[in-house]
Amino acid sequence: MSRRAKVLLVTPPYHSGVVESAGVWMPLHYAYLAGHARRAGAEVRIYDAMSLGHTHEQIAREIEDYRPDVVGVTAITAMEPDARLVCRTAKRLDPRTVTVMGNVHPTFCWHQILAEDPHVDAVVRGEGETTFAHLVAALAGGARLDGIPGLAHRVDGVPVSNAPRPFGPDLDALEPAWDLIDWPRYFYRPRPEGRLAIVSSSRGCRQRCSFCSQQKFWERSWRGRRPEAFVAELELLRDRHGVRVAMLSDETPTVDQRRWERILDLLIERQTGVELLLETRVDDILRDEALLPKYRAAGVSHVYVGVESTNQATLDLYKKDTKVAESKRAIELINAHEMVSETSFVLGTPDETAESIRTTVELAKWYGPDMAFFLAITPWPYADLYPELEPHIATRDYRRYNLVEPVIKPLGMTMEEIQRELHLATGHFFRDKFERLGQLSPEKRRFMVAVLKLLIEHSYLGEEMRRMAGHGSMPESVRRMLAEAGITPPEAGRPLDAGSLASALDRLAPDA
Ligand code: B12
Repeated sequence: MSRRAKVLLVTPPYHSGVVESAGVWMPLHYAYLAGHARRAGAEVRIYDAMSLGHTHEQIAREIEDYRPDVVGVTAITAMEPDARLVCRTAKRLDPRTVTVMGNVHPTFCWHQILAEDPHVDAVVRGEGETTFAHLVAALAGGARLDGIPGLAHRVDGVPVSNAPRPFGPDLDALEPAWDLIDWPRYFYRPRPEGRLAIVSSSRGCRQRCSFCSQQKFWERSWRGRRPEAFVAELELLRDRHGVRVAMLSDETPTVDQRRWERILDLLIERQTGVELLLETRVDDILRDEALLPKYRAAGVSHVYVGVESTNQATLDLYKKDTKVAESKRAIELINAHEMVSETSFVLGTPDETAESIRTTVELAKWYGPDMAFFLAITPWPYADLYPELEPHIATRDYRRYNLVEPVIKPLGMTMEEIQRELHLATGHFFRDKFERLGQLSPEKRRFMVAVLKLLIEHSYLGEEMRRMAGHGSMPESVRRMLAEAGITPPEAGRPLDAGSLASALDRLAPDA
């Protein structure tokens, strides 16, 4: 190929129905990869088949229509089977198309993918921009792939990984192709009027959490952007693309306190009006106690901290360097500053029982986050905890590796039992939230009502909550709330319909 290469970046049509209930999220990695492929001379199209809800047949039509030279597909572990299928489709339509996979799963499992799947030509390992740009340039110029660090491919049919590529030194030198994002598509359901971006102020994680992939992917490194450049980017996204809500993709945005405080100060000074959702660590919230008013003033509205377990022994197994009491305090602080607090618990280790899950739910209520999710521990084949979990793996179907469906079989539970208990855990937690809605400030109450409606209408939890209501285990306060809204609670044993529950919530906070 000695002309301008045409590149199609496709999100696999994978859905696990949890975070997707909260909004329609843009593919940030493709904004970055597209920017750099374009700088290398390619014509690039981003095709977000996942957010469009497209099927593999529709993806085939898009590929046929665009006739790309290169098809790039992202794959976290749960998306791997669908990513392979997209590559297969591209090869079926034109065997000359070069298919490339990237992201955390192929970074580690490149050998297995290239050995098993003739439809995948290459894997970009680790941080993608430079390697992908070199690949695209090499393909366009007919150059060999052997010299490109960070790339894995086949040589004489044998999978080979070139030298690793060190992480790029300067994140501010990266140039995301914001103009290739189809902005009107992306929004955050609790604030439907607000266009949603995902942005990055830093990359990496220095922690050691044994169940997580991110510290492995970034080799326990961390790099932050200049506060001025990051805040200027938010302003650009607001002014040029109408962004009103932004989620930080950062694993740990607050690590460097001086940098973080400068970001907050700039956001306050410039009054960007962009609402920020972010994830951070319990220790950083405790460290930043005096700074929390600045978080709020800067527009931070939602803080997720991974508590992971209420049991110190499990926290030690997870190598989560946090104490139970610290997590409770961090959540209290987030709440006290009127930000939405969210956390998750990673359950389902081999020693888990129905009773231990119920204890965790009770403790989760006592911790007091606004939102809590009870996740199934998932044995990423490249995570530190993998060898310990491996003998307990019940399925190798990666589509189920989504933190929602159990993959590990606890010694004393069947797979059906652990699945049911995990669902019940989240259902019980949010039912408790119904009861406490009256204790919240009007703003938080509006937000929580919007969240509860979303859970009921868009996720598997809706069914769980309606089923609980129908089982006569509905708390008195909820019964009263329904009665006030003119809804007769159903007979015991019959589920409440989603519409009734949602309209009861409407009565509670009509403008949510
Ligand atoms: C944003 C995000 C999402 C968005 C994704 C939007 C989108 N289309 O991209 C949403 C909210 C939809 C989402 C959903 C899910 N997510 Co998510 N998500 C993230 C998050 C917070 C940031 C990812 C990101 O944008 N990073 C910034 C970019 C720049 O980095 P990057 O993605 O690594 O990309 C670079 C390289 O990997 C590489 N690269 C990536 N893709 C490709 C493709 C090609 C062709 C090439 C060449 C290179 C390349 O180049 C990029 C630039 O350097 C991460 C956690 C984190 N902090 O990283 C979790 C994370 C990726 N998600 C995770 C999970 C499990 C899920 C869900 C299954 C959860 C669920 N049950 O709902 C779902 C799956 C999607 C679905 N439809 O059901 C896990 C994956 C774990 C794993 N090892 O597999 C993570 C790591 C969270 C965690 N800590 O466990 N997620």
